[in-house]
Amino acid sequence: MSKSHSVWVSRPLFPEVLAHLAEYVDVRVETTERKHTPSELREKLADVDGAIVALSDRIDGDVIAGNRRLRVVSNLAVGYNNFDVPALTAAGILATNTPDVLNETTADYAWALLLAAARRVSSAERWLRAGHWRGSMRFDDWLGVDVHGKTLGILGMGRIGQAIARRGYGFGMPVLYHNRSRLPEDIERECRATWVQKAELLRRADHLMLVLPYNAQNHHAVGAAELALMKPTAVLVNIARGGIIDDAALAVALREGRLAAAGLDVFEGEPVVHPALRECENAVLSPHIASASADTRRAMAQLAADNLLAALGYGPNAGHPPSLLNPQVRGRA
Ligand code: 8YV
Repeated sequence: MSKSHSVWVSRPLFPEVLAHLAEYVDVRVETTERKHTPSELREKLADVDGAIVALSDRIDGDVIAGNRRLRVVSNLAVGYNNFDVPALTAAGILATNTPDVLNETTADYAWALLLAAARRVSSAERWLRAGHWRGSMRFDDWLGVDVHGKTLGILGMGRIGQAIARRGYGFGMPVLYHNRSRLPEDIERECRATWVQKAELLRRADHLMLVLPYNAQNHHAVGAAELALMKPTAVLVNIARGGIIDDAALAVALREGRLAAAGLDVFEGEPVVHPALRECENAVLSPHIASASADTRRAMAQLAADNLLAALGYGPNAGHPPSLLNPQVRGRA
């Protein structure tokens, strides 16, 4: 039987989440994973009440212009730099994201990148697989830099930054952070983290993690000038967004040994990765998978579905999407 609301899901999703959605609404789901053009998005959104979309789907004023039906767009991500929230708000369309459920998994991955880059795990494995491990190895081969006991720097101290900081205790690492606003004292204490100015963070951190949201102010927050302040023995990790680092400048610093290594999960212009970065043996590169554990991706999909259903008036949170970005919108009646 046809339902009163229709929704569009812009990529394949866990079958159990789709089945849950289908209990309440008609679901149209794309069967392949790909980026949609603005005109495709306009067309897909024209005759649905809600949509679950992902980071590569840019939902801006242009895409929703003249759309009188759409009530909610639910992002499959905590970051929502693919949404023009003011435009959605002006159009009376609810916007939601997936915070919190990915904090710990993403923090784990930031540490995986730090450890892998500092201890040269990826290049050692490439060397081994290529069959180069034949005779005995020199005692001073494959030297990395230590992680334990060093000073950890965190730029951007939201919920994921705090989860990263808490793990620092286990590694015996003092934690410095910079954030636009200082954390309340009790959270600083819990994270054992000390606020410092950005330049001081760059100078003092033995290793630096970037956990900033991407916006116009944070574009190239780490470029040539910032890299020049960092220690040549430092490892730089980015699990936040491409565009926060100037990738061309980073490749030069890595190549010239002005930085020991980098662990990067996100890139300017991804899925295309700057060719000079791909050439850097001292960079560990991964395809934006920091949140990709089975449990967490399921939880993100479930939360995106719950947000969508709640916005359309279904389920236990009917009328109150759990993670609403523009509460000032009451939604279209
Ligand atoms: C992506 C992320 O959602 O939540 C975010 O902001 O960047 C990731 O969790 C995920 O990689 C799917 O694109």
